[in-house]
Amino acid sequence: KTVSIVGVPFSGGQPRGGVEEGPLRLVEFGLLNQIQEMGWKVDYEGNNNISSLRPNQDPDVLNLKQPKYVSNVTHAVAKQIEERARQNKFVLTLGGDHSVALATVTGVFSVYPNACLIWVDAHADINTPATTDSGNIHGCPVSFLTGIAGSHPDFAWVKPLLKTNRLVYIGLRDVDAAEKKILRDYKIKAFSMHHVDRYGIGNIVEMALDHVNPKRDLPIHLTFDVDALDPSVAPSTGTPVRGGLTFREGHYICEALAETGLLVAADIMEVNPALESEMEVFQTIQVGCSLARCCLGESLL
Ligand code: DIR
Ligand code: MN
Ligand code: MN
Ligand code: MN
Repeated sequence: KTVSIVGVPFSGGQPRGGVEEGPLRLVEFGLLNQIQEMGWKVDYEGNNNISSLRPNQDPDVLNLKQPKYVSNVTHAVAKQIEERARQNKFVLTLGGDHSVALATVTGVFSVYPNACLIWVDAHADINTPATTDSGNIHGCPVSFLTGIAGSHPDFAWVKPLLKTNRLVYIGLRDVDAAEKKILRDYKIKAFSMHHVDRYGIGNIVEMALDHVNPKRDLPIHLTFDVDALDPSVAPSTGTPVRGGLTFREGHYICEALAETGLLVAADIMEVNPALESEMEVFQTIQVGCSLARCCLGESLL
């Protein structure tokens, strides 16, 4: 078993600097060794040519900020991820802001068209160019991946590979009004923190899988925005929201998905080591590493 670790030091999908340092900090913390000690063969190449993909001119297009930069980077990374997945490697992507999911989902679903996607986040990231208030593309990837966004000149390469019935959210608690309407109109399954409180995380993961993977026979891609965790657990992230997943609830999701034996890819996104104190950065990096290890089966006895 081989895991390919793809670091994407990119912050262009949102305004706060520092999230581009997330991947290197996770690796410096010892993530590669930790995963090797679990018995995995590890491939790792840093992504160092991202800044060369920044265009000289990048005005807003249809409300989106830095559309060409985001498009160039995510398109290039999508090809890299597709290649790794095609070699039958587990793809572990370290972000970077969540616009990078344009790359991970495109890469993974190009190889596994029948896969399902578990999106763990405080936010739904399903704004369209027409509905986004912020213009930050990290709040929009799901609308492009599902085709709900409609056409945008800079993102014509993003194919609607993700069917809305193969997507499920866990952890939502800060969803824009227009996003709520999209979730309702397209009948997209979403478990908010309210549902986690009501049913407990064990039931939530079962219910999520019953929806997107009823026979437990389809490949699974997990994309985990660390702001799904409570800010007391993962403080160093760009858009923290109170009332999130506990340390155990976050890890439980990763463990339970690893236990299915169907997980083919995982993303650990929005770790921003430039935010909050040194202690809080340490805590957030440590959590990012342990979530990644759990996705690779650390908890299995
Ligand atoms: C908000 C916040 N819905 C937006 N989204 C965030 O900018 O579209 N996503 N923070 O991670
Ligand atoms: Mn997100
Ligand atoms: Mn988020
Ligand atoms: Mn975010």
